[in-house]
Amino acid sequence: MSGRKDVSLLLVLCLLLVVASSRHHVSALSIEKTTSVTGVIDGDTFDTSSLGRIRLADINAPEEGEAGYEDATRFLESLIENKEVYVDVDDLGTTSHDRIICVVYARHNATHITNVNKAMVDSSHAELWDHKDNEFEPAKWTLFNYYPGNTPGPDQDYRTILLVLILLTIVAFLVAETHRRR
Ligand SMILES: [Ca+2]
Ligand SMILES: [Ca+2]
Repeated sequence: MSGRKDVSLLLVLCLLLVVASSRHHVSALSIEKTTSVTGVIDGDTFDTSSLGRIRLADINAPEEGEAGYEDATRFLESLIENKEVYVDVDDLGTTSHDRIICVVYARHNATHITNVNKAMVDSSHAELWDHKDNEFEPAKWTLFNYYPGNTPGPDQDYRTILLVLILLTIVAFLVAETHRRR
């Protein structure tokens, strides 16, 4: 009887663990490409290794010669220069002077990426300008977004190992109880 109780308890623990493991937020991000930044032109435009020149969607930074141009350019450089970026290309296909219109993300840490468009606006280096002919809605942007790297972190490995151990323990208990009853 106590053996069956133990098994029930373990099953409950196991279920709780599975629920805890799957509690990752389902990301609403739509990242279609990754590319490397080869040069920053100004606070809203930069060049990439594989996608050509990108114009950050729905924001506007000062042009060369305008007040704030240097600061905005340097700030964008600090976010993305020589880095890999994650790119959401406008599904509606808008362009501006042959530059593709995108929302761009840069890695913030192992689990989160920064919305570069929003970072430029939040830091007052660019102004918001919500063009309605593209897919993007700046009102829905958040600065940091859950997007873990490709390789599973130690946290995920640990949970998987624990889950397997608990399952093995349950099987061992069931086998032991079956033998005891014979
Ligand atoms: Ca898209
Ligand atoms: Ca828009």
